[in-house]
Amino acid sequence: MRTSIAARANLDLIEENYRRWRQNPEAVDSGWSAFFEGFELGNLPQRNGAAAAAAPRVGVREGPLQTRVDGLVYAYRTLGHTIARVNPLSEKRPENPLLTLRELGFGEKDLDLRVSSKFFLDNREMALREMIARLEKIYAESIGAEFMHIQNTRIRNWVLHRLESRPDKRHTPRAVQIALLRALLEAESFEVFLHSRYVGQKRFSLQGAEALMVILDTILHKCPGAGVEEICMGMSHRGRLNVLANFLKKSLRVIFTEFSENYVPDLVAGDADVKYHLGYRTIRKLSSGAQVEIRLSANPSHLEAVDPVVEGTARARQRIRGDTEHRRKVLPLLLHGDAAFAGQGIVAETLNMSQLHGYGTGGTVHIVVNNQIGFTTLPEDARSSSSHACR
Ligand SMILES: Cc1ncc(C[n+]2csc(CCOP(=O)(O)OP(=O)(O)O)c2C)c(N)n1
Repeated sequence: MRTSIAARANLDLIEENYRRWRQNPEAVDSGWSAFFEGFELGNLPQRNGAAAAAAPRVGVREGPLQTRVDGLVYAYRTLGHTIARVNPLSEKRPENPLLTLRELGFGEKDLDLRVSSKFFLDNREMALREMIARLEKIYAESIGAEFMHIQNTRIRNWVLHRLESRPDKRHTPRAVQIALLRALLEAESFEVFLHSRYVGQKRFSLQGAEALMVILDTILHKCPGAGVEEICMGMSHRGRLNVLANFLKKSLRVIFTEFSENYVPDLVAGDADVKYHLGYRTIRKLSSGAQVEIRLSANPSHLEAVDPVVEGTARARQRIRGDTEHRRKVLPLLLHGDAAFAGQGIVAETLNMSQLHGYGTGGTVHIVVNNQIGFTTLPEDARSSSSHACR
């Protein structure tokens, strides 16, 4: 029988490692690190919002000021994403009772206290009010990051560092701002044109999620610097024509011809949605002079069925490009719908194969386009995920 290390006999050892971990989380090995993180997490008042609301008011943090300040930092890193403003359709910001001043062991009168934490911004001293504002800005604005469950300390710390070292006011060069605005406008104009030109035709518009084009453009421009020469991508119907037109630069003339009702596609497979099933290949020439090949796989109506096809294509392309060791030259990129991603078992099957010797592709970028509807089904009727907690 395995005996637990968390026993009285090991108290000195545990305390010594805990002391070292609190000074520097990387000073102990990853097993200890995970153990102490679990310990701290378990020490948070309540993990679950509903349980916290129902529980008697025992959640107020007690203990020395420094412990509460460190706990505050930890709580935002762990739970900040649950109150991030990521839902543009919701007027109200989500709330989490675990992230209130009171639950974290503070009162209004404490807000002007000068505090610091060796876990946050190099122990910089600031008013408690400012520390909370900074944590809110990093973890609970329009980007939410759920990452504290990552067991590999090096990876977790990398994410943490990237999030916390974002400058207060990010400076995006004017030329980049204009390029991104152009990407948004092109996406919007494309949909508006289709809507007015092909009235009544079934469309899978990208409207409301045009930011996808900005993300794709940003990924594309990062490719040369990361050694990526080719993108193998797959996606369903939503926004596909827009992606073909504005990302793969397929000729608008051809797209509109295919869209027109007069167009009779291959009669064997042809149906009204055929224009949404076609694949395409292109080479994008960037302003830097670099080139990136992009392949969009053809896909059937069966949502997410294209995922393993893209992984297989990417792996084959890696072999063709002689990149079977690092698998950096070919990037698999999968776009999913929110309902399909949660609902289709093939998503889990594909993820499950990602680390297998015979199937790995060195990592895939997944983007879930969350328009908060799955045909006519609302998220609360379609999935049991923690997005419920955020409504
Ligand atoms: C395997 C499969 N099941 C059901 C359908 C029918 N269907 C077509 S679109 C759709 C909803 C998809 O919702 P979501 O993934 O959120 O994408 P959205 O169209 O909202 O962007 C469904 C269920 C399908 N095409 N394939």
